[in-house]
Amino acid sequence: MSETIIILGANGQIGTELATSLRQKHGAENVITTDIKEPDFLDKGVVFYQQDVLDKQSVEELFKKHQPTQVYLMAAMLSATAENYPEKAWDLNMTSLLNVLDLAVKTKANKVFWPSSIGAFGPNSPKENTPQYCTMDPQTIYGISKLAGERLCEYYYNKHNLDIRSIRYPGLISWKTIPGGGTTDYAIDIYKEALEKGHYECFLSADTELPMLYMDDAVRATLQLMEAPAENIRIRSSYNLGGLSFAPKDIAKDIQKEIPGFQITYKKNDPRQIIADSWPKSIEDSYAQEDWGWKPEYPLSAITKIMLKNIGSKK
Ligand code: AKB
Repeated sequence: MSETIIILGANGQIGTELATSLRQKHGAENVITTDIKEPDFLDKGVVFYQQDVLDKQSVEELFKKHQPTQVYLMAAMLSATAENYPEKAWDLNMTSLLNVLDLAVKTKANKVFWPSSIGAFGPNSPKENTPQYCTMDPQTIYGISKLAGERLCEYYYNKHNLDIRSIRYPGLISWKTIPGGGTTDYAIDIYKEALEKGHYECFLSADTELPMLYMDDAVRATLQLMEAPAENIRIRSSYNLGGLSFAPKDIAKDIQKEIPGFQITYKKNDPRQIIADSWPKSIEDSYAQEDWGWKPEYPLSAITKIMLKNIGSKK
């Protein structure tokens, strides 16, 4: 079956690379992208509309015009920024999801993808190998919006039989599009500053271990989930996705193997530390492994080499 895909919020960290992979798979003309911001440049053949995802009427017109078979809603405000703009964050993260779920049912879009996050867990969730089902008491507005979003997804599946699929992404490491406003962003900033200054002042403490993943693995996971037969999908809220787990001191050690003089220092009392301390250290993901064959491919040593090479040649 030929697919028509709409990606809302396609110019962010995940959307950019997801769009590239989907274009390679389905043809550029079949992947319609939107974002509130214009991209820096538009490759030949790319279909792009500048659009606010909160403008329900224009999203409805887009759905009616293109009759998508798959919709990816990637627009979101990340954890650290969201703490500064809680109302805006709630509106963007929740209203966009409600609109898309509603329009997907109305216009019969077959399949919807929406990203949740490890931020949906909280201080009373088990820290190590955090399971799929456990206490979830997020302390950030971002995490609360993700947990509420997960419940909405499952509700739309149960109530309207909408084929909704979702992943709780860990921190994602990428060099093509830099994220903004996340708690895990240090794991990207560190490579840039190592190359530019030989030094990085980390806003998280040396031992703050968090779940992480290289972007190519995250995009592959997303496509695997979206391509899996519907009968295999046991979870309609959001899947745990494991991969790596490391702390700032581990990534620093890895960089020192490539840049021997690299130094890391640690800033005290950054508000992002409180967020990180409330999140899991590692994730148990047996449902993703069993239901759609998930297996990460990139270890930290490979990621460090790729990041230094590509950020270095980007300058
Ligand atoms: C963030 O740090 O806010 C995100 C996330 C883990 O959801 N990268």
